[in-house]
Amino acid sequence: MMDLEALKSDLMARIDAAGDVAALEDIRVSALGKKGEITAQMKQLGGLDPEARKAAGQALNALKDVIAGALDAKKSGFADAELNARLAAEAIDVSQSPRPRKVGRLHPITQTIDEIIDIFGQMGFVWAEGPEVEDDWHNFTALNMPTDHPARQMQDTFYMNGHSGDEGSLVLRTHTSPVQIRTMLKEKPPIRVIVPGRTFRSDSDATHTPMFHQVEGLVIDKTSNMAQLKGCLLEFCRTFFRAPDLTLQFRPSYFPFTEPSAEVDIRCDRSGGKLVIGEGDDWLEVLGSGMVNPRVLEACGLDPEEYQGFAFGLGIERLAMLKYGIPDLRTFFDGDVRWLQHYGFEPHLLPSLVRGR
Ligand code: 2NM
Repeated sequence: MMDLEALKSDLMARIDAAGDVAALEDIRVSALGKKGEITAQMKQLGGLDPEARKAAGQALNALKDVIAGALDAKKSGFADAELNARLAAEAIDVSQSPRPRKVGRLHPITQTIDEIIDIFGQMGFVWAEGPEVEDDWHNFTALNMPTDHPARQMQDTFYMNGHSGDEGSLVLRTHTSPVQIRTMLKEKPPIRVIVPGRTFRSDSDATHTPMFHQVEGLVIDKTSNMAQLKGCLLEFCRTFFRAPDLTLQFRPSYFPFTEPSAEVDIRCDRSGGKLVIGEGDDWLEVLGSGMVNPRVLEACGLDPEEYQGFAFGLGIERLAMLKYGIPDLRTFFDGDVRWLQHYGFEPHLLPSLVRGR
């Protein structure tokens, strides 16, 4: 029988000196494995007489336990150290802003367009875009406004250099509707598009700027109808103004491109000296809408006996002013960084219904 105390202090010293988990495993195998030193001693017990065998067996078992315990303790020490090192290396200071504030702000127009697209996107509309310089046909004629139509004078059109209002003129688009025309010419129904963009009219005072933004929507299918239009706009207004009980009122109106046409008012309260949207017994006009005029469908090569559709349009500046309490239209286009600092939005707060706005 070898000197167990010497074996123990040798093994303990090696465990103490082990630098990693692999070194510990080597020691375990060399002591407790099939051909290990302690295992070899165990095998020799059979050759001892009963008294000595009992004493040596107890001593070997005790040694085995001590060594196994020391190996385990050292191993879990390595695991703790490794975890602590990882935690230190991967530590994140959650008190820090995810982006520096100096990055700038999103313009309220950008934010409002994003919100509107997001809401109609949830309803299955897809984003469409088109040119800001249009030809007369897409901007007017196809929308049931022929050259001599009085509605053309209402629009205060900007004509491009050398153009004067004849058929074939180039204009700055007076609304985003020509994009819907291009969509109907290009795609087969069912169509569901939402079209944000810049529009231009030669008009400038406290409530009009020569460039402003519109969003228009168009749905074409075989049975599209006014009830769907109203449901769609109700869903939009309730979500956009965060007013779940808001109600709508359709007022008969006229647009050359829709028949019938309706202006849409939302319920509001002006009694307390300030405007509250979605409650009270007053009305606020926010949208124009209607069933697409069969003449417009025809101009786009769609058979009005087979297809019908609804459309709507709104002014983005007006909606942004109402939702975010911005009192003066013209400040949108001053390019004043202090205004943007105040009314702008942080880029990482982009709205999304998908992400739970
Ligand atoms: C509005 C109001 C009512 C409209 C119509 C069309 C088209 F191309 F389908 F004919 N696009 N947008 C429309 C209808 C726009 O804005 C106040």
